[in-house]
Amino acid sequence: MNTAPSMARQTDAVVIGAGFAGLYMLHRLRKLGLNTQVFEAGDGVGGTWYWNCYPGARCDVESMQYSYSFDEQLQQEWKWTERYPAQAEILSYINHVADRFDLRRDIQLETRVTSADLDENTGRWTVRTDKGEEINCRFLISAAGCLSAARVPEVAGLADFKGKWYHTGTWPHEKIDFTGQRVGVIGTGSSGIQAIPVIARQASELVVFQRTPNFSIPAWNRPLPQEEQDAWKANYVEHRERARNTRSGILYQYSLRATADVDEAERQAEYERRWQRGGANFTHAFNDIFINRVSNDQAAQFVRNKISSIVRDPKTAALLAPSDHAIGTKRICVDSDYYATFNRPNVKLHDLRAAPIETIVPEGIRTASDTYALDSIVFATGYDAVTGSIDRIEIRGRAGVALKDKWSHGPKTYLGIMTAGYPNLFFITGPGSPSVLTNVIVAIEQHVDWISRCIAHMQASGQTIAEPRQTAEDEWVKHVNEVADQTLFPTTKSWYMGANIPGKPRVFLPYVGGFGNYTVICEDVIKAGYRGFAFSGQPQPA
Ligand code: NA7
Repeated sequence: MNTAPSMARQTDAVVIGAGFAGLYMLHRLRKLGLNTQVFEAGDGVGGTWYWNCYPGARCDVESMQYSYSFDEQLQQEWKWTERYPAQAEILSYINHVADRFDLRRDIQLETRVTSADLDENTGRWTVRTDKGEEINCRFLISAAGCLSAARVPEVAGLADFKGKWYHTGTWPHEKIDFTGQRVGVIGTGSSGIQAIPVIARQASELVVFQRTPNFSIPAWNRPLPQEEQDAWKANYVEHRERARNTRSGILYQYSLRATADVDEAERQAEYERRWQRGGANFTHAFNDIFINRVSNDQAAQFVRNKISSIVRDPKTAALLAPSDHAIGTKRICVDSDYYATFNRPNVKLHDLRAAPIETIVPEGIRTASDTYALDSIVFATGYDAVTGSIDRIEIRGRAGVALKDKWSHGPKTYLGIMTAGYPNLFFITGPGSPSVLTNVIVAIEQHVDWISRCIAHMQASGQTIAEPRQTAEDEWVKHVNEVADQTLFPTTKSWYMGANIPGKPRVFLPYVGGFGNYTVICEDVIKAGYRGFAFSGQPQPA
């Protein structure tokens, strides 16, 4: 462990990442009078929305809700053009925010944080970057994102492929045109399901390599008329407040009825109404879909029926219909023309369960049954979710213990905000918080506000070090697991469970107790004098 900070530049706070979380954190830290340095690996701000510029990339939360609420003028003035915002529009919005609040002067782009070491004597962190810099700070805040460690699976032969290959999560910023090409897409999660219809319209041939079919609900995306936006904006503050009290931080229609409360005809009518409305609202048709397997399967069967009514080839339709997991326990997808794309003559579905990829060859992909000649391969194979972006930084806390080692059996945090043994290290939407189960901007704002209040409390009381107590952390971890075990989520091998990464511990990563409930818990902790946290002060000067 190298903790010598003598040559390091001094600052009050370092924020890792300049996406939605990092930008708002910087804004709040400035208001607290803290000198802050943000490091961002990309050559622009935007985080997830900077990297994910693949064809068809779009948010699955509606535009009017997927934006910051912290500034009334900002939310009144910004105009969205579509029901669901496309990646480019979200990126313009984030850039607008960076300029509007003069954030860029404290953001260093193209710089990846590689390590952070705690000096127990001073309670300060020494942060190092891939540019060889060292910076010493009081507060270290990870805004590194839940879905930012993109994962290309180890497939033999990739280095020999003669064509071009891409990952949806690290897509190049120049325009990629697949016109006339033979393209293979591996992966049918949200990213694949969004990219496939767009690539199919360009490519001469498209082969979709599917390991697990996913449930997808149509977005019915459309232009967003001015009147609709104005009507929403007339009550923006109230809408936001109501959203914060919901299970996912999104104004869906959360049903109060259980599936068995209504007869079959009414059930089907409700599913149909939600299918026609579009979006992830579908999974809230009844209040027991996430906890009762029978109820879940009825909702799932509705979607399977839809798939077979859309996809003309019965064999392809059957392959596209998920039957191995409960609907919603892998993140539900929201699409534009996904299933209908398989009616196109230039699109073929390859079932990797029947015939896995054996190797990539210079000309394409060889599976156990076929060899496909391809000009380009798109990996839509997901992320080392929630913990991946934190794990790739060497973080050493008390006694030089690496965070990776502390978390080797799964992440352990108190409220998903801090972890014992790592004082003054905060996570925005960290493991054990609602994070990926919410409208993540709502979750980000709540965490940033909470962290800011915690730091303000320290400033007011002359304390300089905050750390969760081990007992509080143990209780929280237990609670996170107990709540997850009451749902169907742990029954599925998903990235929520770490199951997509070989060797990653199988632990349910987010907090599924509901965003509204979670915020009440966080407020109660503050009201009880930051219950579960220990504060200390007067460290030696750095
Ligand atoms: P996801 O949801 O993790 O989807 C990844 C897809 O890639 C999924 O279908 C995987 O199949 C498939 N995959 C992963 N590894 C392989 C290998 N080795 N071979 C074949 N297929 C593979 O990532 P996305 O980027 O689509 O979405 C992530 C989130 O971003 C999304 O939920 C939104 O929140 C935004 P599997 O299911 O593991 O069998």
